[in-house]
Amino acid sequence: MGKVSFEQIEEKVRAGERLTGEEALFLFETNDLPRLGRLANLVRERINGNLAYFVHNHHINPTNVCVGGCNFCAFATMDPNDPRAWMWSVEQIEEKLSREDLTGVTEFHIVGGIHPDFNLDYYADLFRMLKRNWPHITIKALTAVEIEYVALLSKTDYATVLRELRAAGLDSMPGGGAEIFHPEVRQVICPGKADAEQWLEIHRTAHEMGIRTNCTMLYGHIEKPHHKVDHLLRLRQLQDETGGFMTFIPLVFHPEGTELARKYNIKMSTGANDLKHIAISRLVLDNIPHIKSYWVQLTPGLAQVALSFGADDFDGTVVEEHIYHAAGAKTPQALTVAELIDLIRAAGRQPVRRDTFFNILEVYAVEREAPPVPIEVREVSPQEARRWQPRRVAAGAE
Ligand code: V47
Repeated sequence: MGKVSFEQIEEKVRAGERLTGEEALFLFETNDLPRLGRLANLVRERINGNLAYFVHNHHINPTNVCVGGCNFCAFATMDPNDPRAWMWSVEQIEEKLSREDLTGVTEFHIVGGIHPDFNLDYYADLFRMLKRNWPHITIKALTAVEIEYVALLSKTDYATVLRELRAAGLDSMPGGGAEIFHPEVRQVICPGKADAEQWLEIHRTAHEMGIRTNCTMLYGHIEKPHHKVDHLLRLRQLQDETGGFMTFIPLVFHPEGTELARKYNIKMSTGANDLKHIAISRLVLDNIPHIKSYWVQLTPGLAQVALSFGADDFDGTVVEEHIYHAAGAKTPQALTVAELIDLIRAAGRQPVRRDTFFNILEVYAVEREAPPVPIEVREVSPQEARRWQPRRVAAGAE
């Protein structure tokens, strides 16, 4: 550790060189957020310029019944008779969507609990129904954890499951279920579901078949920096092999109503910590083109700031988010396209509506730059600073 310095990391990043695990660990241990942010922004702009992407999407959570038993989750219930439980049939989903306005939607984002009855036939029927009604909408569905369970139910391998689901309409896969790969953490927070090797193998298989996917990391609970470095390096290594990941999403743990938070007395992460995770992701994952600031979990305000700390994707309209809202998220359940454009513009970035695969569908004008407001600045003592407010000075005044 003694050898690593910020100067050396900056030099490497400017030269386009890859950071080591030791350097990544150094970044997790620094609190120099402005310096970290500047460096991550350099890489962000090198890869994605001034563009900030969003997608017009619609979430579908077919069930919250789950055999997984992850203790970080407030969304799922293991008991199908729980009054909170829901499990929609394909017909119910069709009926529900038919009542909604899907004008302009280009992506269905479909994830849910690991329901013991939701097998390959159920998902294949669901995807066929969606393609029959809305053939132009891309299906981004099922985390690796759900695929693993479907393969188990069908007593078949991952490639067969993915092949059948693709034939039924599956186009892409979201990045959930990765949590923290390291067994020291995974054994505590989600011992009952697919392990790191299975998660990575499913994404590898998908990529080899030409199905592009996303990846995530759940932070802000019991994990230590070295667990996160291990996680990021494993994703980076798979991406070197396949190139199939489109986006990485650092997911902050929402503690409300979770057994994990109760047991370990975990408080919600802070904005500075969230920006740090966005920035480090951008710097370490040099081969993943996009970093998502998921406004649902970060809040739209912090997600805007994240667009200058390494992130370049805002996710989308979402509509009916359940996973984070079950765990206390106070954010809205949906944003309109107009609101997304305004948020991105106000953050100084150029809004771009994309499809699931980051093909550009529409580029919006950047906000005309607001005239600078002169602010009177002078040296103040710390005592004075507590009372001091910047005073606006009329343009042209002395
Ligand atoms: O894997 C569950 C997380 C994930 C909590 O691919 C929690 O574009 C915080 O992966 N606090 C699912 N997180 C969501 C997900 C996702 C979201 C948006 C976009 C994409 C994409 C993927 O949600 C789970 C888990 O890591 N989660 N409970 C909680 N209490």
